[in-house]
Amino acid sequence: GPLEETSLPLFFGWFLCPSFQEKLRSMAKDFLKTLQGLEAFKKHLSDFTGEAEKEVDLEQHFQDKGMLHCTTKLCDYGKAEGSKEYAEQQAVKDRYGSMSELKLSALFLTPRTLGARVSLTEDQLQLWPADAEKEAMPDADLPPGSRAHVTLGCAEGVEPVQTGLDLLELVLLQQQGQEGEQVQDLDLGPLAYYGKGMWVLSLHESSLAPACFCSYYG
Ligand code: 2AM
Repeated sequence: GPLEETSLPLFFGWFLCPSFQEKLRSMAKDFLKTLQGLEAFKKHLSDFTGEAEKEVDLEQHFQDKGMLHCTTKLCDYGKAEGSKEYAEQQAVKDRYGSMSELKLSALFLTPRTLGARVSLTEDQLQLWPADAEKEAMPDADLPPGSRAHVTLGCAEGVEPVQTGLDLLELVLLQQQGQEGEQVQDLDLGPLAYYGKGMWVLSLHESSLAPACFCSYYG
């Protein structure tokens, strides 16, 4: 009936608890401030501006996309392929409303997006759609969960779906054995440059973010 047809959410995911959202936002803000001041970043500034001499304010470059979360499945109210099957999985029903800790292993940014990489546990991977990586990169063979992330900001006109795609590009480079150009050790960990405006700060003490698995209707 009509009720069932409207019962699927915009997406399922883990929603970071409010106090941690604040913590992560300020961590990202500090990262942007530090990065912007580095000579190595200034050297590659044209990745962001298209012009060598132009300044960039990273904090303004990346617009906040609201409540911080790690999407598992975009359902688009049932319009997205496989959304009904996803919602009906036993693991999804069982875990709905439960808390777990998301392990944040890196902060990354590209001229398009700013995000935190999430390393999912075996248990959390049970909620991860089997085709999430293949859907985005059909020719690559990336481990499940490679796309898991929290979007922290997007450049003007960029949709948040891009953050996961940017992350997959980075993971693919790493899978191919590229470690990036090691730039410097920052307080939070080593910073590497992967070309084309792609930067990764690996967190040497990965942050554990308390989060609730549920859904968002919009
Ligand atoms: P995000 O996970 O990077 O934040 C609603 O648009 C939410 O679903 C956003 O959080 C967005 O990006 C995510 N999203 C949008 N399109 C998607 C897609 N095709 N696959 C997976 N997640 C998507």
